[in-house]
Amino acid sequence: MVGPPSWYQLAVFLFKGKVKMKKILFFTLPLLIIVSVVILLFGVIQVHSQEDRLMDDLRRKAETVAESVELSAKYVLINNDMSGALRLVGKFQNKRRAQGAAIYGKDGRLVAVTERFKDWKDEDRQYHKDVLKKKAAKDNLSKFKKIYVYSYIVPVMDDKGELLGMVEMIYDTSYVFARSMDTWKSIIATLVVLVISLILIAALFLRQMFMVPMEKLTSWFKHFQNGESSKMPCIGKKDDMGGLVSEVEQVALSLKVARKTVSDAASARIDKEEIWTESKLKDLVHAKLGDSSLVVVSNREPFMHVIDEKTGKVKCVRPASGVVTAIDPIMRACGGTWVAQGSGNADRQFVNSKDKLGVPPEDIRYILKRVWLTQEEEEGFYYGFSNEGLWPLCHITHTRPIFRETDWQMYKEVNRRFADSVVEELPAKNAFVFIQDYHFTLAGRMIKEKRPDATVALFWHIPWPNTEVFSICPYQQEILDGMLGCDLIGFHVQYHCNNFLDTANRLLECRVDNEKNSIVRAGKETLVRPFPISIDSQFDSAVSAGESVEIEKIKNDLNLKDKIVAVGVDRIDYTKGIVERVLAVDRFLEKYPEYKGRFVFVQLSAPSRTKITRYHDLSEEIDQLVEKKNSKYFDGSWKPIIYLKRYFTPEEIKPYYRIGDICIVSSLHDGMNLVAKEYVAAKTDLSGTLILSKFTGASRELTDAIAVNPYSIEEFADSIKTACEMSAEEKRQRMESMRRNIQEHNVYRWAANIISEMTGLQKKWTL
Ligand code: ADQ
Repeated sequence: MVGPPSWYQLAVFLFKGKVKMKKILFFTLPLLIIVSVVILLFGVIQVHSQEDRLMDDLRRKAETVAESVELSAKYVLINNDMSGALRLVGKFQNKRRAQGAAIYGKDGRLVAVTERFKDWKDEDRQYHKDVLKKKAAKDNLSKFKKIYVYSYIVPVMDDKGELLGMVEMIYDTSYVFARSMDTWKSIIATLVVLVISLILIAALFLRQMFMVPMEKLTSWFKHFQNGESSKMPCIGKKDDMGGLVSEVEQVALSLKVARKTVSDAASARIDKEEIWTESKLKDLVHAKLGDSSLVVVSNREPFMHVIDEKTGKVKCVRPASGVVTAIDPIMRACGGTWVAQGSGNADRQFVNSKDKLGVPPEDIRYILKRVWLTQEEEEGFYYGFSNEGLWPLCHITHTRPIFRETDWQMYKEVNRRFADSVVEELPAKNAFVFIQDYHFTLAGRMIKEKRPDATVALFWHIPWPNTEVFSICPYQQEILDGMLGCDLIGFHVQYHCNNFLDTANRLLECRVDNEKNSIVRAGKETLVRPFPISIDSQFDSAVSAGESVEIEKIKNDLNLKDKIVAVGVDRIDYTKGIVERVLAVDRFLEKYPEYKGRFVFVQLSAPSRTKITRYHDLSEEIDQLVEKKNSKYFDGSWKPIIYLKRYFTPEEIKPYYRIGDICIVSSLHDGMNLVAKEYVAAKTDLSGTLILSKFTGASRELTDAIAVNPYSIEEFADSIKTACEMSAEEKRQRMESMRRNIQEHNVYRWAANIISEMTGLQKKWTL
């Protein structure tokens, strides 16, 4: 039970802003208005009647005194005794309240007046004339100097009833008004006390009736969700919220039982199915994570809300990003929370008070939590340190990395922001965090500092260079140390793992265990494992009727019928070798002119990181190069390169993969490259040839592709010819083998391997 709070508690409660003044006023304002009006009305009446009473007293007193003075005044006036007159009025000089008397002759002329009213002149006063005329007493209220005076005036007659003069009693009435002021003061004081008391009572009422139960309930739910039963406040059945809590407990119990059943059934199913599917991954998650869920962190968000420049309407788009392509199906299968930067210009319109929303919007499967970065933070963290520093550092493409101290400071700050945001989402027990990529090298350690019990994995989506290359990074120690805060670090291929193990060994104080592929630093072990990433099955489906129509449309619009079509699909990035690709197409047509008019290369290119000069320049360079080569070969109807520079949805990309007799992936360096895998998945008819750069991670798996060195334009041109002339049977065999590989090593298997590795580690922590 919550007892009544002490005054101190109440004050703290009020002044620390727990109860907003506004809320209290909202509840009490009508009451306060009514009470104030009643008290003020009451005050007016009270003061009025008090004034009446005092004036009445004064009148009576003046009447009595005037009558008693009248006789003495009669003799003074009859005898014209001036000194007697002065003696008579002098008697009032020392009275407590300012009062006095004045004697007038029958012509109204002032004969004598009390000293304290010495400036009282025998002016032409109407009430004097009235008394002289009517020979009857009268009173009057008039202003004398700065005070109001009350006077009572009686005619003085001789024994025959002849008028001798007048006697006037004069009283200062200031004390009447002083009394009224005192009364008003006490009424206002009463009102203030009443208002404060009412506000305090309302605050107390609000707290006891609503806030305390709500706080208790919120805390109950929080601990309940985290599974911390010992910390859950006791809410009795008879309590206000008891009914609700009891219902929630029932639902949770049923859910637990259902989960356990699902988990057992899931474990049984995992062993039966050979190919990893979304449902098999779901089963694994149920079996391995149980009540817990995955918290994923990446810079790029899976869904952006942006305002369409043409229509002005908000649309939800999936960014062109390999990380998003890979992680979104995992999250759809596993549920959980994905923490990412909110970068769409309409993103803020779609989040709740905790910056979260359910996604995908049309079929909610997991939670997206958006973290907001200022322009300055985005420039330093994302464009600066991540993409002008680490990206070129890790890709051997001869683009010089730029390291600015200000960018580094921002990078650290943003890592801290994301780490804190992740920690907020972690359950009390069985917390699993899966960090994506080079943007968050420091977040792993930061999370572990706050939650050492959490199992934290980092997946590095890009290559890891050799030690000599990495050692040019001025912040190498901090970066390696931050990464080794994680329990598990994954790369696409063993070669990148080896580079990383070697880098840590040579640049950091640590022990590398080559047997276990792990690094021990300050007593903490980090496993380093290859997990070749892949794709889901969305590109691997039979051509639908709608798609056939779309394919025909594209062929007609781009004049591709009866042509050998090669496709390229990329973000505009210098690592993707788009320039080399165009040069190779040019060389191919130079060397093998019989393909002029018969061969078309279609390149879909999504603008990327355009704020960075290198990317902006590259985009212009490609535009100009394509134009130059097209004008070189243009014969009035045919041009060799169709360059489509915009974002395409996966559904829009798919028909181009289907149309492509050849897909060209010519990255100068690439962690994996998902386009190569998407193309293979889309070739359900087993036609098509993949030309794949030797410098992609994918080339280690897709060994049936035509491997190419994109720097060797001559070799590259020849490989296009080889692809054009490859027999249908050879294409079929190669494609079949590559498709089998991708079906077996799909993204669900990739995720299953990482999750299994993480849960294996987590068991160790809890032993
Ligand atoms: P990325 O460098 O983004 O990924 P990639 O693996 O090729 O490269 O994935 C690109 C994704 O964007 C693909 O799903 C593709 O369909 C899509 N895309 C390409 N062009 C597009 C366009 N014009 N419009 C819309 N979408 C487009 C990083 C690493 C890779 C690694 C992935 C995953 O650089 O090496 O394979 O992460 O780990």
